[in-house]
Formats: sequence, C-alpha cells, structure tokens
Amino acid sequence: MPTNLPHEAQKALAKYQLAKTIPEKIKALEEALSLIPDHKGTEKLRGRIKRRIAELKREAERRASLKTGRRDYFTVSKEGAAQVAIIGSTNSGKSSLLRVLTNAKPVVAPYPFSTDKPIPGMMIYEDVEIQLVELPAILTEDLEETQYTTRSLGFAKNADSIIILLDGINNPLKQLEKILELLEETGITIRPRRGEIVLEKKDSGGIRIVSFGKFDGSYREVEELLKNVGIKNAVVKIYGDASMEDLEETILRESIYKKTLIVLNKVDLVDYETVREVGKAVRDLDVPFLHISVEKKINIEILKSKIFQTLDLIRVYTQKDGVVSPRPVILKVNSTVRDLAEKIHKEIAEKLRYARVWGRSVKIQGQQVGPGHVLQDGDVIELYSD
Ligand SMILES: Nc1nc2c(ncn2[C@@H]2O[C@H](COP(=O)(O)OP(=O)(O)OP(=O)(O)O)[C@@H](O)[C@H]2O)c(=O)[nH]1
Ligand SMILES: [Mg+2]
Repeated sequence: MPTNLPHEAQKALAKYQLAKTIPEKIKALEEALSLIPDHKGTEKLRGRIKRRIAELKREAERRASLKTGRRDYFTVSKEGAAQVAIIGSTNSGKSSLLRVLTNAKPVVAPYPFSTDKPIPGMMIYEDVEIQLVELPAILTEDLEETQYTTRSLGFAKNADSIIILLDGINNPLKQLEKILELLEETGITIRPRRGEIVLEKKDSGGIRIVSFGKFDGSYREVEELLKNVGIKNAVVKIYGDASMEDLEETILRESIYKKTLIVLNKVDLVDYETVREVGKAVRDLDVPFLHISVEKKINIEILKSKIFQTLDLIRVYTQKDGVVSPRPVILKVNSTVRDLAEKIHKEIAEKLRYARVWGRSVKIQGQQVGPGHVLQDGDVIELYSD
C-alpha cells in the first residue's frame, strides 16, 4: 500500500475499518477510491478496493435475496462425509458429470440453463459417500454473469470443496479467468495459502506483532500501513510464510480458503495444445487439475479419487473386542485419536485414556498410543476409556 495516500483517502479507509453495515462499508470504500489518485503506484490498491466493493455489493444482493424467501429453493441439506459444489459456465457438462459420478438423473441438454436449481447426487468412492451438488450456471455461453451467479457462488462458499468444470470448447482460459474473478469477488480464495495473518483490533497498547512464522515486513512498515487505515491498536498474528501484501489483503477483505479442483471437460473435442495451456494456467495457481471427457468416459475414475484427495479426508475403522467395524469413520487429515473419540461420542472422548492402533500411523502394529496421536487413512483403532 503506498504510504503517501492523500489524507482524505486515509480518513475514508479509516471510516471503512469502523463501518458496521455493508452499505456503510461500500460508501466508505467508494469515497476512498474517488480520493486515491489513479497512477502506477496506486494501481494495486485501487484494484483491491474495487474488488472489495464488488464483493460487498454481491453480499448485499445475496442477503436481500435470502430475505425475499428464495433461500429454501437454493438449499440442499448436507449428506455423506462431505459436500462438493460443481460450478461452471452453462453447457460445460455439469449435469452430465453428475450423472456419471452419482445416482442423480439431472437433465442433460445442448441448450443453455437446463439446470435452474441446485441438484444433489451421492458419489460412492470406495467406502465413502460424498455429496456432489450441481449448481446452476454462473456464466452464459458469452461468459457473462447469469441470474444464478450470486446464489450459486454463495452456495459454493458453504460447501466443503469446489469443482470448477470448464467447457473445453468455449474458450476455457477466458472462462477460468472469469470464474477466478467471480470467486474473488465472492470472497473465496482457491490458491493454497502459504501463510495466514490474523488482525485483532484492540482499544489500547499500540501495534504488536506476534509471529509464529516468517514475515517479510518490518515493524515500521506494519505500523505505517495500519496507521494509514486508521488502526492504532492491534495485535498482528502471523502464521506460516506471509508478506506485507498478505497484510493488506487481510485489512481490506475477509476471504475464505476453499479446496478446489479444476477440471477441463470435453477433451474429446479439444486439441492437445489447449489442454496443455489450461493445465499450465491451473498449475500456476497451485490448484489440482484434471482433463476429462464425460461423453467418452476419459479419466472419470481418476476424477473420483482426485475429488476424495482434494477433500483432505481420511477413513479410519474402529475395533471393539477384536471385531473391526466395516463402516469407516471419516475425519479430516491430521485428526487425532481424541478427534475420533469426539466424533463417536462426547462421553467416550471425556473418558478416553489410550488407544491401540493398526495401520500406517504406527511403527508397531497394535501399538498403544495417547489421545494426541495423529491418525492416517486406513488405520484401525481400539479405544480404551475409564
Ligand atoms: N463432446 C462432448 N460433449 C459433452 C461432454 N460432456 C457434456 N457434453 C454435452 O454438452 C452439453 C451440455 O451438457 P450438460 O451436462 O447439460 O451441461 P450443464 O453444464 O449441466 O449445462 P446447464 O445446466 O444447462 O448450464 C450436452 O449436449 C452434453 O451432451 C463431453 O465430455 N464431450
Ligand atoms: Mg445442468
């Protein structure tokens, strides 16, 4: 953030920090934008403010649509181990994909907008049930926003992960670019974060930095930046590998990270060069990529396992008196024996003493471990409590 912002612009940004409602926030940012001169040095900041305004407007629109009662029709109750939202432009093959991966039978049609509400289907991957939800198209064939864009993206924001399905025969790179913009405006980050900054505003005590990782800014720079937007007292907590840029991001917006898989469809009609180009663009984002053809059944089995991998889940199996349960318990990656116990029953967790584990997380099969032991996919666990 340039430090020589006009005083009035600084005041407007400070007002934004204090604003409580969305209209107040939009007003303060629009004011700031009008007061920040447009040149090379302010380009990034202006861009950020513009995106944040768009995001706030979208959020306001979403809330308004909830009020008018359109909510129920866009709600799908979560079932299975996780919910995955399928988004994309119209005719990209979302319904076709849902048909091959799940038990659902949505309409597949060559004309646009054949799906006008979220459609759930259950995918079975080995012994795990994963709910996939096709969302109405977020882009038209001309890659413009649709009447569903806001609601579909609002839905995706609440899902456990996202599949972006690109139509290989309709300028996929442009599609990707548009979709990334829309996600950003919705406050969804799909690039894995190297670091995380948490900003806790306080009433007194000045600026303090607490670092649990690596940070490229100096104390003075942080203080200057925060002063610029009217924050005089705060604790800045840094986790992992973070930069001054990340701090600016934290100040202006509140986006959430979503695990995402980007899939290029209709490769039966696409030349190799396009597949390569799109693949490269996606890899530059550090997001997993796969090319498929639903029609010709190319890479469908691989897609299933990628969906499971992207969710970062593990399956573990409880054992009681020597009998292993045939149904897995689904946990997040890095879950511990304690997490498992909590998932089964609060009381079991409270009385948990130790466990015996068979599988990849232990060196000796049947090893005795404490509640803090980290489990791995496929482990078998017998819990011992008081
Ligand atoms: N050649 C080819 N055509 C495909 C493939 N997948 C889907 N299609 C065709 O693309 C058209 C659109 O498919 P849908 O599954 O209805 O697309 P959608 O994304 O659900 O579209 P809307 O819900 O209408 O936005 C249909 O004519 C499909 O047969 C594929 O892998 N290859
Ligand atoms: Mg459809």
